[in-house]
Formats: sequence, C-alpha cells, structure tokens
Amino acid sequence: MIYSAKRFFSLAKKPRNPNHRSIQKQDLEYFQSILSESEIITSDLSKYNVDWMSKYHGDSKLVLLPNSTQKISQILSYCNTNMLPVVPQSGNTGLVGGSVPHYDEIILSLQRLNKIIDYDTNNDIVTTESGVILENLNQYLSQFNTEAPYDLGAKGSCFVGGNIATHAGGKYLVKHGPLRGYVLGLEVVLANGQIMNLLNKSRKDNTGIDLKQIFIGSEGSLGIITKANLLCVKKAIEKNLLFIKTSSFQNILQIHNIAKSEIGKNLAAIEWMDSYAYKAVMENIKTAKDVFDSQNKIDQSYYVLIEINTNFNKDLVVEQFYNSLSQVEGLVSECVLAQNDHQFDELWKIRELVGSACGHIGKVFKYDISLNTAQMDDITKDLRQKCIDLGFTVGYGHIGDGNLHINISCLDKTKEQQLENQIEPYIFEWLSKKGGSISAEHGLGLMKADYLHLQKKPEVIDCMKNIKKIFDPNLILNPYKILPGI
Ligand code: FAD
Ligand code: 2HG
Ligand code: ZN
Repeated sequence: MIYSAKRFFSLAKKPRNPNHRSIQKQDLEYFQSILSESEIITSDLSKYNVDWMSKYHGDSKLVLLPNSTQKISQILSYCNTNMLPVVPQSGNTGLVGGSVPHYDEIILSLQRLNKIIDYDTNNDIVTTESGVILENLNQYLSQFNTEAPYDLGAKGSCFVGGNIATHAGGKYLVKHGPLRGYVLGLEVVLANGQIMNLLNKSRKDNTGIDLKQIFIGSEGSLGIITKANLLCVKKAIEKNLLFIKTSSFQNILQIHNIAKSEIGKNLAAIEWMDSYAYKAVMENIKTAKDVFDSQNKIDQSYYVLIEINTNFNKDLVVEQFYNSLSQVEGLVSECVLAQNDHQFDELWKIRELVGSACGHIGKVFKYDISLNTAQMDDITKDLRQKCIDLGFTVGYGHIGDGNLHINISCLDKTKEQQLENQIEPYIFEWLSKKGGSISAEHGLGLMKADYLHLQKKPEVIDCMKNIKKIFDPNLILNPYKILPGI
C-alpha cells in the first residue's frame, strides 16, 4: 500500500488493509468460549474508541479485557489465524492516537492485568503485570521506600505497560536517565500467540541480542507486554522545589547551565514554560494558584521549575545554587521555594497541567519534539506567528532533556483543518532540516507514522518494516500506526 506522506488532515482515514476482517458472530462465540462475561464488552464502547484528547476516534465493536497472559495468547493466536486486527490499550492517555482503533479493530484492554507479583527487597526489583496504574505501583512501592524511576502527569491513569510500550519520559529523566535502563525483563505475547519469556532480574545480562529492548517504545506494533521486571529507585530524602520567574528565555538557558554546574547530581528535574503557558493554566484550571500574581497577563516573562533532591546538606546545596543565581544581575525576577509537601505538589501542578489547560481553550495540536535547547523559544514564537489568527500557542517542557512541547489550541472550531495545515508538515520539515526529533517522548502512533521519512533514512525504515514482519507477518498488531504504509 502506498500513499502520500502528507495526509490532508490527521483525522482522515488511511486506506483499510484489505486482508483484515471485521468480527463476525463466530469470532464472538470463540471469545465467549475462552473468556468470562466480564472480560468481553460489546456495547457502550465510546470511552475505548476515543483518545484522551478526543482527537482520534475509532469504531471498534469489541473490547476484550483478559485477566491472564494465557488468555491474551489464545486471543492473539485466534486473531492472527483469522486476520482480525487488534489495538492494545492501557490507560489510553497516549497523545499520538496510538491507543484507539483506526477502523473497527478489536481493542485489547490490559486493565485486568493489574496484579503486582513480587518485590525483591535486596535488589529493589518489582515484578508486575503490565496493567498496573503507575500511581498504584508507587503506592505499593512506598512500603519499601522506593518508587518507579520516572513520573508523569498522567500517573493516575497510565499503566506501567503503556509506559514501557511508549518508552515514556517525564520529569525525572534528568535524575534517572531513560526508562529502558530500568526495564530488566519483560514477558511479551507475540502476534501469533507465542509467549516470549524475557523476564530477568539481573541488572547485567550480556547474553546476545537484548530482545526486550525492541519492545520498549514499539507502541504495540510488535507484541503485547504482559509483565515487567522494573528496577526501582530509593525515594529522595529531601526534595526542594524552586519556581523562578525570569525576564528572557536566554536567562533560562543561563539558569540551566548554573543548575548543572552548581547542583550537579542533585538536580532531579528542570522544566520551563513561557508566559502563554502560565496564563493558560491560570485561566483554565480553577485549582491552580497564581504564585507570581501574574493576573493572567502575557508578557516577556519565562518560568523555570528546578527540583533538587539531596540526602544531606540540603540547605547548603539550595543556598549555594541560589547565591550563584543572585550573583548574575537580573537573572531572577522572583523566586518561590516550596515550604512543605502541599506547596511542592501545588507548584508542580502548574507545570503538569499545561497540556490539560490548553485542551480547555480549543482542540489542541500537540508537538513533542527534541531540539537544541537554544532554539526552543524561537520555534515556539515562529509557530505562534504563523498561526496567530487561528491558534493560541504555548511553549514549555523538559528543558533538561532537550524536549520541547508546543501546544496550539484552535480558537475557531470550524478552522481546525486549516490550522493543522498551517503547522504540518512545516514543523516536522523544520526539524528535519535543523536536526532533532519529531517525537521526543510520546511516540509516533497514528499522528506521525507518515512523517517518519523526515527523521529516518529509507534503509532504516525498511529495516524497521522487516522487523515488524518477522514479529507480525499478518500486520494485525496496531495497524496504520508507527510505520508508514503498514
Ligand atoms: P496507552 O495510551 O493506552 O497506549 C499507548 C501506546 O502503547 C499505544 O500505541 C498502545 O497500543 C500501546 N500499548 C499500550 N499498552 C501496551 C502493552 N501492554 N503492550 C504493547 N503495547 C501497548 N508522556 C511522556 O512520555 N512524558 C510525560 O511527561 C507525559 N505526560 C503526560 C501528561 C498527561 C496529562 C497525559 C494525558 C499524557 C502524558 N504523556 C506523557 C503521554 C502518555 O501518558 C504516555 O505516552 C504513557 O506512557 C501512555 O501510557 P498508557 O498506559 O496510557 O498507554
Ligand atoms: C508533559 O510533559 C506531557 O506535560 C504532555 O508530556 C505534553 O500535553 C502535552 O503536550
Ligand atoms: Zn512531556
């Protein structure tokens, strides 16, 4: 199947794979023979058919919610033999349209695979089923004084398996590094139903090709992640959070540099937002507290959050950092330091709710990109100017990882398509020329599959397609997503 790289609108349908079937009576009868009544849903499927942003809509007629790896294996074996396409769905918080069907694919929900299996107290390794909600995992881990090595705003809904399948980033990547270093083992069910036991509790295992890595970040295109061994991290003893207001983006870059040299390994997170993002939260999230008394004004202010984790000498590290900032004239306009856990959470909430706040303004087009930090504000301003009539544009993100989020909310419901055409493929082509990534942490999903050629050479895409065909020759797993023409 060949189609042009630029679809007219991200919601336009791709050509349906003619080899795939829709479910029929006998298929349902088969699923009823292996699953209990509560593991099959055939009516009122709307929440499974739409993504978190209400941007992508599917038309599935069947949701299966198996509670064991064995049952997933039976389901996939049947689907593979009978050419029935399947979409794996965890917390459905993905932001690129990967977790909902494109047509009427069967939705395989992992929500019943929600048992935490065990915890190795000597090595801080948790073994868990993949459908455990991240926040629930952290609640369980707190008895061992540990936590997962990543954190995201969707923690109350996203599943560990969804996080591994997308290779989620989040705010503590600065502190811990990427998630793939902490996933020690996996259990995965392949498209033909074969159960691949890649579970492993050794930190070091150099025995040939590390197959589990290929499933991390594969967004449900190669297999269904059913269990994981995750290396956990000790909770920080002292957590300090500074929220700084400054008068230019250049100052943020300077603050970032001072943070790296003064705070060093104690730097847990560093995030930024422009005054458009700050205003979006203050105007649209009732519970958010305007700690800088901005009165919803848009100006030349920029904001940066810095979390410092220490085990001892807390005051020394924070004070030394603040003193260094103070020595540069005009670097800090205002600074708030969280005084207790409640304030700590409130300040973080301002940053974590930017994406939700933009959704209140209008349909939001989200761009999750990697680029040189020095260019982050320029590209945001450039897009703001390009979309000035139709969109409200904010810039923010994980500056410590070189990961920018641009959210553009559409101000006119009738012009969503026009707005999208103003942004895409412009932004992806810009990245292709200047270097960076069209997807820093959210993945490709449906949204960016057809732009992969801007990021990867043809021979690389061919190699990816060949790997896909080894694991899923009938292309039943998450079709139309991740790879172009599949
Ligand atoms: P889903 O959305 O259900 O699925 C995501 C993809 O993985 C889909 O393609 C799906 O088919 C596939 N998949 C799901 N489960 C499995 C499985 N068990 N086996 C194989 N494939 C599977 N992302 C970040 O990286 N960093 C952030 O800071 C961040 N913050 C967010 C904040 C908010 C408020 C929201 C709504 C989203 C945020 N995200 C962030 C995006 C999203 O939360 C992550 O991509 C998350 O990892 C998705 O997990 P999920 O359980 O919701 O998976
Ligand atoms: C974040 O960092 C998430 O807040 C979501 O990755 C970004 O909503 C977005 O665009
Ligand atoms: Zn993010």
